[in-house]
Amino acid sequence: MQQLTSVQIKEAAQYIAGKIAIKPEIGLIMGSGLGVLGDLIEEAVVIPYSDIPHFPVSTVEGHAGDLLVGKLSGRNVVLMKGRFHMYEGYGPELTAFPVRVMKALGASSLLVTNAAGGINLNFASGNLMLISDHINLTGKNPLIGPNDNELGVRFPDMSEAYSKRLRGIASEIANEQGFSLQEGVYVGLLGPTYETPAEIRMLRALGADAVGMSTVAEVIAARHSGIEVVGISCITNMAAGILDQPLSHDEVMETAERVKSQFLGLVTALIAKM
Ligand code: R1P
Repeated sequence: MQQLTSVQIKEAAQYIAGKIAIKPEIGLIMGSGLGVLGDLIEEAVVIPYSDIPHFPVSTVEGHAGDLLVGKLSGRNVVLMKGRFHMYEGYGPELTAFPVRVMKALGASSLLVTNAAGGINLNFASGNLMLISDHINLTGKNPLIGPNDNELGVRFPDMSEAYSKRLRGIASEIANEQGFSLQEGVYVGLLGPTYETPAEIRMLRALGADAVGMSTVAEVIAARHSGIEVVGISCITNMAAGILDQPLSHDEVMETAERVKSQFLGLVTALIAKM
């Protein structure tokens, strides 16, 4: 596999830096139907992915395909309104490329969000879940290939992939705001098929609480880069075999829309304290 080089990262970052007047400190990656956070950014500079050197483009509904830079909750942020998934045909190093670019722009922490299926039987559609850890079952890793020591070490530690400090802050905010934030393990699969009921039973036995087709490659690249990570899953549906109904991306989008105000309340408060 061809690693994207630090030259390509710098070219993308330089292009973006030339369009903005601030230095982003926090990166935000928005999951399916969750890009609405971008509407709250003040003095937003909107850069279509198609304009950024070496950037892929978004092909999935609910992923707009714009990079937004501006102020949110008093912080300088860079927000991905739409992310890249490996099932779109992009390699793991390309799905994680924007994280590298965020780091090159100055980001030292990352809030990653996603729409996920609930595996834990105590969850319900519409719950928000703080990601405590992940299981990478994609069979892929963005760090395959020669290691660039400028970016990070060959064998990154993943024992606290999702920052304890930031998780504590997120839990406190949910308490203050009076809702129960679920917490659990996100398992990342390749997709694009939703899982079978047998696969969901297996994933539950493995210790997963929620399942999706993103996030793990981004978080691996972030940790490799020394970025502090916090993750929130929106449980947009219960996973296959739990309820007697088929799964659809329409339902994912509808639920994301339904929980919008609780999601925005949590993440805007969290960003202020990151
Ligand atoms: C399936 O409905 C899509 O929603 C989730 C899955 O990963 C998949 O892409 O999207 P995000 O993980 O990008 O939120």
